[in-house]
Amino acid sequence: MSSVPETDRRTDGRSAVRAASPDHSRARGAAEDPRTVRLTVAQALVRFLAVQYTERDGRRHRLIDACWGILGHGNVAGLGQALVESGQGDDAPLRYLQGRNEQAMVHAAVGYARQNNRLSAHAVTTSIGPGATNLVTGAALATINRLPVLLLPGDIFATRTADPVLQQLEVPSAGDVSVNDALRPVSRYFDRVHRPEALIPAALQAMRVLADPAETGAVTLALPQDVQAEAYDWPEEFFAERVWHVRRPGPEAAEVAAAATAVLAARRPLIIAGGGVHHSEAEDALRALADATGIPVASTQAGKGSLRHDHPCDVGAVGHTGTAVADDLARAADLVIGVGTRYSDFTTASNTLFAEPNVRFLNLNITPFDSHKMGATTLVADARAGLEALTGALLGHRVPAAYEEEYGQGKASWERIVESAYATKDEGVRPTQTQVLGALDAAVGDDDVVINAAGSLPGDLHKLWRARSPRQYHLEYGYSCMGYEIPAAIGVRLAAPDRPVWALVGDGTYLMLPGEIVTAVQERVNINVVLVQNHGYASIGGLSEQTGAERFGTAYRYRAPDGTYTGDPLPVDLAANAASLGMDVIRAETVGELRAALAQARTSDRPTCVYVETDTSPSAPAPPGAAAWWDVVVAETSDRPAARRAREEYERHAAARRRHL
Ligand SMILES: Cc1ncc(C[n+]2csc(CCOP(=O)(O)OP(=O)(O)O)c2C)c(N)n1
Ligand SMILES: [Mg+2]
Repeated sequence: MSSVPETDRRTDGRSAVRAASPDHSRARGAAEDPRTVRLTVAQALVRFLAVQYTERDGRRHRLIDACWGILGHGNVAGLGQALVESGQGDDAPLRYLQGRNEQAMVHAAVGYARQNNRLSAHAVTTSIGPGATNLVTGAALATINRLPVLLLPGDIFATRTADPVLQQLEVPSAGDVSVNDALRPVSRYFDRVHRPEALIPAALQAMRVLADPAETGAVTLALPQDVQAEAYDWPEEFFAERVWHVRRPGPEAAEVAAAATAVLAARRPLIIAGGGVHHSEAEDALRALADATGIPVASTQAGKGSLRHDHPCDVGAVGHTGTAVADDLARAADLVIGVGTRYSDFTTASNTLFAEPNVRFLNLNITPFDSHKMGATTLVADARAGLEALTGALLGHRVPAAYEEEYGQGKASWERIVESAYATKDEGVRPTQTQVLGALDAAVGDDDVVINAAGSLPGDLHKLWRARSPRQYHLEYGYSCMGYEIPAAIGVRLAAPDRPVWALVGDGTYLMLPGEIVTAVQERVNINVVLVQNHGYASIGGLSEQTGAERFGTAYRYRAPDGTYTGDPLPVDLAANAASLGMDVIRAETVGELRAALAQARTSDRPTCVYVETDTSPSAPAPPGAAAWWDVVVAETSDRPAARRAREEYERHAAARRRHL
């Protein structure tokens, strides 16, 4: 992982002014009681956050490395004012990063936390009302992906003397509800600081949850704007450096013994590596287990890269967007060993993938919640600790040679499929989307990071991408949120300033949240964007066709006389849009131009967008199809033949669903 600098950086150019200003925070209140410091709630919070650390395996990281913000009423005079004072005198500063959209700021924070294997995170401060509710999508994304982010939305006055303030939603039946309560179900910890002294337990609990590998996710401290500006005499020890140990809980001996028994009894075991492998930095431990036992390793979107693509045991993606080799192994597996996975429907092919009648599951997970899925034998532990224990318990065991031979051949034939999907016969023509990936594959080094979240790219990437290092493949597929990629690229690059970062975006995704390009330009964060233009929601168009909805509403075209969006393409120039936001833009019309553009972007020291229109004509080579099903429900009754056909197909697939109890 990238090392998180322990020395604090100042990026706002005000350090000289700060250094010269008196240390008045210490002077205030000190006369009455030398062990207290008089500060506002916001000033106290900022000072507290600047001295929180995580520690794992003896290495220390800033827990909250920076604070993103958009200021408005609700935080401008509270946290905004406190951030002006941050870093005065001997105090450690909390770096401020100015965002453009609250949801996007959370995406950036999530990208940062993920790249840091959850050992360092960002805070995000917002105004009250719309600024706060814009956090909800980002919070859900963080929590689903089990990634830490600290949300600091402003809130309505605790005193209620001025109700209703601007942007206050009044709930006639409940005076203590504000829009910030919408953040409760998507937060792993939620607190509202109604009184200054309540900040102390709230802030400590917030840190505990952020640094807890089993509980982490979005943490919200709602901060009423009057309370933010209120002064209080804080005990000095509240501002002492605090180190939060990030645990690696080991497994119980009895669970290791049961797990080993299950593996020894299996003829066709298959490991499914999930995001927990990366979070725990357990890649080496996984490789050691695979090397020792020959058990093949398939991966989810979050787990891809757990093994290098060319390791003999790596069989690639599993599930609906899986490789033929991994999905065939999954169908015939008698033991599925889930490591750090939550078994989403994409992984299980909506519970149709694991077809062997006597298939059993063994789940190594840090949360009992995920360990118990699929009626599994449980191994509740940190992924690295659990894998090491399992390898130790399996000493001398190896899967049958014929099994290794079988998946080795499957892997080789899948590699040929990747080669042909990437191959181009003519460099002078418009590339298909998979050829765009092939060109990128040829352009990147082991350390480049490729980021994506939604559209048709995740499926192509999951199947085809050849991950060369653990954090190269950065797919947000827990929430699959359009608009994640560009802000996340900023977060990744802040975490890993030396790694080239590529945000892959469809035209739909680009239109949803391009504003943080301005932030990348402002902060001189060097990101690359590959903008894939196909004039609409190609992925949903395909899904719509499959489910009998006839591509309704999925193309970006003018309305035709019959009222449908089947008219001419729209006169929209997204490349010009990216340029207008401050990026360098290279338009690539052909495969050859694309290769040159990617090479140029990679060496440029400015944020660069490579704009490419893909060949979507019916004669273009199609990407490899799905090797397993995904349950998207189809109308049970319709007069239209397309829907009726789709329903028949749906029922055929749905009959294969099973429960693993
Ligand atoms: C915020 C959000 N809204 C809606 C969706 C549903 N959705 C998934 S993919 C997609 C279309 C993406 O279009 P584009 O980025 O152009 O990629 P393409 O499908 O063309 O590859 C939509 C609408 C989503 N994942 N996220
Ligand atoms: Mg598109």
